Amino acid sequence: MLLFLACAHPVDVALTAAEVAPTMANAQPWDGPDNVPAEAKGAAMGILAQLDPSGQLGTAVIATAEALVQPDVSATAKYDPGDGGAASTLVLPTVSDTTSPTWALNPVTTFSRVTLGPRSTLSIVFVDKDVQADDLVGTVVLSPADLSRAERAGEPWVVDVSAQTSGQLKSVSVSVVASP
Ligand SMILES: [Ca+2]
Ligand SMILES: [Ca+2]
Repeated sequence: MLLFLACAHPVDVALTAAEVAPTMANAQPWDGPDNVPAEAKGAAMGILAQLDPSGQLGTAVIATAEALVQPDVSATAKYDPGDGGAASTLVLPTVSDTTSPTWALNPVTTFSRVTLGPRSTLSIVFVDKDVQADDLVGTVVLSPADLSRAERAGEPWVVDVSAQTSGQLKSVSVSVVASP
């Protein structure tokens, strides 16, 4: 393990997914007003049922309202090789209305041919994009050990980051592969 870490080599690093908590740490929803109370939901369903006795309209309206309170997750990632070389930064596209954003592996989302060594780190700031002020989801730092573990896994590696984010962000998945 130590020998492996000490041997710096070029890798491609990408953030592939994150798992956001269903609510903010203060138990408020990420977006919009408080969740609709059950009685209000029932009353709304009653009105919608008169318009559409099949119930499909009511179900669709409630599903839309529940989806909109989910966060719109964007991430800014910084890879620091830790060897005195320049750090590089990527801004990942926003994934709307989900607590389980995923990002496809492609040149836009990948740090290509960066050096993985004993002091390399990947720092990521996650935000819920809002019309006015964004909500901070969390700031996480993946250690050299996390990155090496991800490379050895040979597939996106899930790192538990709840302790770094007051539980607002449960985990991130990172792909690390030796550069071709
Ligand atoms: Ca928000
Ligand atoms: Ca939203």
